Amino acid sequence: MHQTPRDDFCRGVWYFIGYMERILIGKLGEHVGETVSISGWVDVRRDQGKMVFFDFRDRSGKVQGVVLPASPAIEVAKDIRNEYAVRVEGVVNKRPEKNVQADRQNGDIELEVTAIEVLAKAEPLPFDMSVSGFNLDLTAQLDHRALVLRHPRLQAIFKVQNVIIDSFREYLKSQDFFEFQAPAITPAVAEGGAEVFEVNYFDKKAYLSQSPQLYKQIVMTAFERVFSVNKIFRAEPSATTRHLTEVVSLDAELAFIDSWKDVRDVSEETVRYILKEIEKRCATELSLLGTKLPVMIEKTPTLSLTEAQEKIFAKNGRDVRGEKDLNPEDERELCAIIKEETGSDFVYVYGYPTRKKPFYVYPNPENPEFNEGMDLLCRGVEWLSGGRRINNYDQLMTHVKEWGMDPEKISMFLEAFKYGVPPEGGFAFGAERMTMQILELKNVREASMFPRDMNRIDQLLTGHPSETPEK
Ligand code: AMO
Repeated sequence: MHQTPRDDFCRGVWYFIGYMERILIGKLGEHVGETVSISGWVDVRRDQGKMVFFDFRDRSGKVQGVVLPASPAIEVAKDIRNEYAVRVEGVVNKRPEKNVQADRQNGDIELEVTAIEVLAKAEPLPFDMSVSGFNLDLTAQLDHRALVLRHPRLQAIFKVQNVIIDSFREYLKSQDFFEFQAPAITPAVAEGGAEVFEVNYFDKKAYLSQSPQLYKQIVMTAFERVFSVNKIFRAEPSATTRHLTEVVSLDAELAFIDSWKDVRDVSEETVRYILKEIEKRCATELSLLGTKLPVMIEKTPTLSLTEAQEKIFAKNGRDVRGEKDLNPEDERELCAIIKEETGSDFVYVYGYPTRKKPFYVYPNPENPEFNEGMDLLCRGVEWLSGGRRINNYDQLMTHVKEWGMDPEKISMFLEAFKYGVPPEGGFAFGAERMTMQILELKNVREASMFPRDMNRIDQLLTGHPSETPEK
């Protein structure tokens, strides 16, 4: 070990700290009896008169440190505040049996601190960041996102989201899907509707991508099975608890399907894999958040829109039969019924009115008024959409005309479909909505690190996250 004493100045006291290899806090249990060096933040400081106790935190976890009255670090320790960034040297001791906290990480050890180097000071915190004392409402949390991200609850949410995105990739790669990067600037509106951000593109008009839909279909015609993890942008004018204007969209598309049911099955297995990975890798986070994963039974129930509406009517007497879509209340009621009947927290709904969905969705050949598009609902909220697409060029062109699309603007997409595109389909879900439903969060903004909505871009706009239930 290289032990060159180095001068550091802190509160007018010169002290010495050796250069030692940094040990991660999560690995300290392997170094009992050794002198080690850790780097991290002061999570908590408890001044007990003659002694000072700390919880130190790094990316791998926390450990308790104690500075004894005779320690050369005692003077420095008295000056240090929460969130100071420090390098600490000390001896890893086993705790006496009576002080062991078996349910805590490093609950059986303690670092007896011999030296502390202040790497960066921190101002007094504007609010209580401790696990038990943290009680900011969502608006205040978003206003202070830069600091609040250090809180274990917030970190747990985004660690789970990481696993969602990683395992989406892992599963599709294991099924021979090819990852591509979709463009964010597009010449046309893929999904239709007015929910689109226009950009001044030099002297032209362009749009922020609403969905990589047309691009994933193009890339599928070359690579057969494709997926992308990309930002999409929706100019949602409604401030609801489940809409953002910037979303991480997990998209997939596959060729040579026999029916829309193949797409449903791939999407179901993708979700099943994601849930299994969360269960495997995020036990600590789930327990910290006090959440149970949604139940996915062996075969997720699948209903047509008409059947779903019939079910709601039969159970609750609310007549939504003939409506063009499920509204949020219908989604909640349908999920509750399915949960009661089957134990499943998921339900697929397929067969929407053709004219109510984008031009590329495949109409049911036996009943072209309805299409072969589908949604997956989980715990009362839609979190995935997809289905079979029109692959025949002439049929596609008929829809382009009927939907009033400008063929010039989607000429690149249309070109691909002139040249032998097999039956195909795909699906997409939003990482934030999925995180929100898996963790039973009340507002999708909790599941977005830097949420954008009609009232907020960081602190640039001054609105507040909506808690208003949707109509
Ligand atoms: P859709 O528009 O239904 O389908 O979007 C797919 C999924 O993306 C998420 N999502 C959103 N999440 C938060 N805020 C929003 N404003 C928002 N908009 C969408 C949801 C939703 O289920 N091209 C089709 C997909 C396909 O057919 O492959 C599409 O974009 O989780």
